[in-house]
Amino acid sequence: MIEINPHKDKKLAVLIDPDKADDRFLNQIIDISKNFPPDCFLVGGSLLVNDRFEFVIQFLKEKTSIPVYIFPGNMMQTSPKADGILLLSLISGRNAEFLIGQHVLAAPKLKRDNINIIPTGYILVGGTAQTSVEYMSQTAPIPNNKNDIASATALAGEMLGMKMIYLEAGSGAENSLKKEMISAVKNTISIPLIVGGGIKNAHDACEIFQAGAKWIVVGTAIEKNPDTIKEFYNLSNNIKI
Ligand code: 1GP
Repeated sequence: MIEINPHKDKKLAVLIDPDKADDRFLNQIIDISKNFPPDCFLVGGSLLVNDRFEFVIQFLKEKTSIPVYIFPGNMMQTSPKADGILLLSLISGRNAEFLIGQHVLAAPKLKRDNINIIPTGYILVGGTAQTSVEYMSQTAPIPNNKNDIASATALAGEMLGMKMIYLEAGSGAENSLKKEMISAVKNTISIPLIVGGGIKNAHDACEIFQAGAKWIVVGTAIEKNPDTIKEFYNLSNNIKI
C-alpha cells in the first residue's frame, strides 16, 4: 500500500466486510468508484460468518483496477488473488496470538502465495463501547486520552521494522479518534499513519487528515450510504465540496 499513489498526501481506503457486502452493495460500490475511485479497497473483518471472503476479493479485482488489500481479522483471511495484505501485529495488546501466533500459522501460505506484505503495527484505542476487535482479540485498548502511550507504542512498532502504523478506534465506533492523539503519534513516527474507525463524514475525515494521517479507512459509513464515497474522494483529492 505504501507505493500506491506515492505523491498523494491524503489517501482513502474503503473497507469492505465480506459479511456485510451483498451483491447489490458491491455493484453500487463499483459503479460509484468508476468516477470516484478510492486509493484502495481493504477486505476483511474481525469475524467472518459467511463464505464470501475470496468471492469479494475476486469480484473487486475483476471489476476495477483499484488495488485490493487484505485487512485480516485473523490469519485464515489470506488469498493470492489480492494485491497484498496488511500483516497486522496488534502491538497495543499483550495477546501473543495477535502479536505473532497467527503470523506463524500464516507465514508458509503467505510465502507460497507470493503476496505483497506490508508489516503494520496495529494499535487499538478505546472509546465509549467495547468494539469487535477488542472482544475478539481479548486485548485491552489504549485509553483514548493516553497520547503518550499511543505514541510510544507506535514508535516501538517503527523501531521493530513495521512499515505503517494503523491507529484504530474499531469498526462502527461512536466517535473517530481524537485529533490530539493522531497528531501526537504522527509527530513521533516517520512511517505512514493510517487512521480508521468511526469516521462518518468529510468533516471527521478532514480533521484526521489535518492531524497528520496519511490514510483514512472508512467502512461503516459507506455500508450505510455508499454515496458517501464521493465526499471522501473529493476530500482526499483536495476537491472543494
Ligand atoms: C475498522 O477502521 C476500520 O477496522 C473502519 O471502521 O467501519 O467505523 O468505518 P468503520
